[in-house]
Amino acid sequence: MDAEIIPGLAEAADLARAARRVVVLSGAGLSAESGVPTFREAQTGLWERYSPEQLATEDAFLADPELVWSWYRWRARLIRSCPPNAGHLAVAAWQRRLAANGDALTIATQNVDDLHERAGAEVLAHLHGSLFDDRCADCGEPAAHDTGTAPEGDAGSAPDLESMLRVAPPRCAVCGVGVLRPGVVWFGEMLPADALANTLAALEQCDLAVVAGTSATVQPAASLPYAALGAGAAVVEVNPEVTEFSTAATVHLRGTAGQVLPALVRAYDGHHGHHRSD
Ligand code: BV8
Ligand code: ZN
Repeated sequence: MDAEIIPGLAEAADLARAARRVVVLSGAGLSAESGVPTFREAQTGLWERYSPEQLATEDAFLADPELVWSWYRWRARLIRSCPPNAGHLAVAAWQRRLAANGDALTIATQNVDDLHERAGAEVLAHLHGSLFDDRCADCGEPAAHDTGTAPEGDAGSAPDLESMLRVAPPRCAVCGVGVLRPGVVWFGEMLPADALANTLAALEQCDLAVVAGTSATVQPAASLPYAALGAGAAVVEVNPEVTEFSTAATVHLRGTAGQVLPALVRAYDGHHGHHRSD
């Protein structure tokens, strides 16, 4: 479907043209077109017998560290083989445009992947952490080496199931006592205080928030768009489905991030006399 005929796009384009302080709140749906399974879809193949909430908890890690560590290694390998998509690239381009005009686009993501950064964007907050930021479960020290690197053999090849299910987390090289854990926020764990506070501050000062690719089901991230509405800003939701947040959105654009976000940047460019150099 040509983005231009998505209902509401003209109104969203007007908002994009006028916005000077934009906040992009992204979820798993933004990375879907890069081949990264959304959280609901991550339970495919060998992981389908586990619910995400089951694996993404400290209890699960304490109960079976090899299983949970392997799940996160598998996701890190997968993401290493996925490129940023047109949605990520559009957000990065829009961020550069606004900065060139002395304005600002701020990104706060629920995604634990690094696709925004690989698209050339600066991310203010990884609200739920990152797959490439392992630390010691005991002393909290960051992992000495990047454990995100794919184990032997190239990232693409499908590992044999059982060996994938049984990789033990390495011992911490700093305290020698604890083992490494993924640098993500598990269910029941607090979000990084600075990430949350910085995101709220940006939302309270923005004139447009764009909520892309989230089902708005996980708290407290799902409540963040209301901070922008509460501050009088417009909120554009980009999602092929209706979500918990859709009725509250100023404009709901029923399309994919890869379709809609480039159209919003084109609208901004059109107004600001930018020719599509990149
Ligand atoms: C906490 C890191 C407590 C790990 C993640 C209030 C009410 C009810 C429950 C709670 C509550 N408050 C807290 C809770 C509990 C819980 C929670 O919200 N549970 C939910 C399930 C009900 N929250 C927590 O536990 C949080 N911590 O509350 O601590 C506390 C308080 C005080 C003191 C101490 C402790 C921590 C939550 C963070 C958990 N970690 N990730 C990992 O990744 O392994 S959450 C993880 O799942 C992701 O980060 C993301 O946040 C979430 C998935 O959601 P989405 O990104 O939205 O993805 P989803 O698959 O759901 O949807 C995809 C969407 O994209 C869909 O709408 C689809 O239509 C759309 N889409 C698809 N394709 C495209 C697209 N859109 C655009 N383009 C496309 N191409
Ligand atoms: Zn340690």
